Amino acid sequence: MIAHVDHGKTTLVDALLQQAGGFRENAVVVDRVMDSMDLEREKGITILAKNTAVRRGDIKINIVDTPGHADFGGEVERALTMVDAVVLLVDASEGPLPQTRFVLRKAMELELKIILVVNKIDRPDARIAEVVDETYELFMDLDATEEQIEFPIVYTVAREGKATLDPNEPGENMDVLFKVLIDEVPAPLHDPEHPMRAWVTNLDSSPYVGRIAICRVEHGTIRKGSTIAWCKADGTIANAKIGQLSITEGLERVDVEEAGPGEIITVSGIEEVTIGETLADLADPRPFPAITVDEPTLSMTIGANSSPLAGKEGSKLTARQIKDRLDKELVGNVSIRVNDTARPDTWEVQGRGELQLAILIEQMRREGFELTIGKPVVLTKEIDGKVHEPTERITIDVPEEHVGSVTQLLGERKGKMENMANHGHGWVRLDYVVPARALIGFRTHFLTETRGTGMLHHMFEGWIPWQGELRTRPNGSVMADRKGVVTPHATLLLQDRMALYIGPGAEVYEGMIIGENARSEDMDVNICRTKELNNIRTQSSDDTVRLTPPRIISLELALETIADDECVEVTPENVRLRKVALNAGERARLLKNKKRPRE
Ligand SMILES: Nc1nc2c(ncn2[C@@H]2O[C@H](COP(=O)(O)OP(=O)(O)OP(=O)(O)O)[C@@H](O)[C@H]2O)c(=O)[nH]1
Ligand SMILES: [Mg+2]
Repeated sequence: MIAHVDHGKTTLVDALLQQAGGFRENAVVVDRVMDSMDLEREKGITILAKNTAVRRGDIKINIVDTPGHADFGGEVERALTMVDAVVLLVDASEGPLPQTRFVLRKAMELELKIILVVNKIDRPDARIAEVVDETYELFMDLDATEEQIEFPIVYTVAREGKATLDPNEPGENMDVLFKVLIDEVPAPLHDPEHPMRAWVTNLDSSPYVGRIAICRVEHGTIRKGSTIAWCKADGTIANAKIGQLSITEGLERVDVEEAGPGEIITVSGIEEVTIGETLADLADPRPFPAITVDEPTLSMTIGANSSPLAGKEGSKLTARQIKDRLDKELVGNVSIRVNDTARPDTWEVQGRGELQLAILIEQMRREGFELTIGKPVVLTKEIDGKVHEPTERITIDVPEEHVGSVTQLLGERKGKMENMANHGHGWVRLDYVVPARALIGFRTHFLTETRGTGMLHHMFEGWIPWQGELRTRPNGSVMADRKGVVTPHATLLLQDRMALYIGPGAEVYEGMIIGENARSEDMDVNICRTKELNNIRTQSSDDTVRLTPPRIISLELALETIADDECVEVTPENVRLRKVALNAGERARLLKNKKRPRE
């Protein structure tokens, strides 16, 4: 299942599982059952690719559900190595979007059979025929072969479990989709003469058996308890013994004695196995090539919490613990990288995008970590002796009246318009190519300008020569000038001149950012000031009534908001913005040194 984010992949898998009897009788079934991680359920998106399997008659269909968000593209690339065909979902109203292009291109490169599913045909704003045309255009744009372009089309309402071949005749159930899958998807191709080999494409772990390798068997049969050749990432080959062997049926893993070509299996017993390695025939091992995924485009630093409030809320505070956790992440997450920095308690983590790195940080804080996170920066690359920076293709849908302000916003960010289309319904679609760096923090401005109505999707496009300085943040920061507790009195005095991030009772320290200045420069204020009056009780309860609620800063928003000289303090309970240099005098000195060479 591949698609742009939210086009209905996981919901479609629900429907297939349901109708193929994938759920046990009287099992409690939740919506989007494959989104089983806490964070996936909270955010309503898929983060990790996961596999399931359904049976239709005597045919077993292994299904891999993939994430649609561009930041998790590495998961999709890896999932594509496990399948013979893809179902490309396209929302009947939104049509193909940037991530549709990315996943389709990857599937075409692997020459996988493609089935188009136009989903959500029940939407009142569905424009089915146009969306199909746009999809054909996308195929041609990607230089599809004649064979690839003759894809079958199924129309669905995944949420109601209905599929049809004729968009004017609503379907009853998923039968036609099952039929198309069975008719069109080739049975797993394999060579009966080829010695056994299986490709490790994912990892899992269990408290009982330790590390579990998830593999696809390409040729031959793999057996429980047998000794195989373990072809390692470093090129060496060692003997290894298969512990437990299981396959997937519905949502369960079932232990089996052996598994053959096309099966997606889980194997325990090889504690050090990693993604991309091959399990092969002992007598004639033939390793797969390494799994390669696209390069990271963004990096940020993750280090120990160095704020004056460090150590109060978390249980994992040391550099050692952070390094161990990052190393653990590297094993299972093919699209991130971790590098040392000049500081012994800080690492540079590279990934595909802000959301991907924010999810990692979110997981760490839930595990009890306290961290300091640096500003996300795009990764540059030298091409022909010149520094190049990444660009993103961005697709925007906005009501007509906001087109002016959005084009201005993107103009300031050196965006180039590629296309503008009016789909009717009063909405306009804009396609831009923009330096990736200009998009950090863009979403917030964009939503403000479009009164929260605009939709925005972007993904990596290519490299262009460095575009010079970009001014992307019009507002300065407001910092606390001392350690203390925020008072209602000071809040009242300041709230009209700035948007505050915290309210009375919050702990602050010198150099901690407490709000956004209405003006462009930074400012230090005393947010702990108390009133000199004596009748404090009545006064302060009065005050409380007139207080504007603080602007809540989520982790993602914090990462988008901070300037070069700022960072984010993350603890299990709080996300605080701060200056890298906390002391006001030191900051002034740094600013002076920075200005001097240019003047
Ligand atoms: N109207 C309508 N909504 C649908 C249909 N199918 C799915 N949805 C809704 O679309 C939203 C996204 O569905 P998901 O199944 O999570 O989409 P996804 O493609 O798995 O999303 P990611 O994994 O995050 O990329 C949910 O709110 C679904 O209820 C449909 O056929 N019609
Ligand atoms: Mg999903």
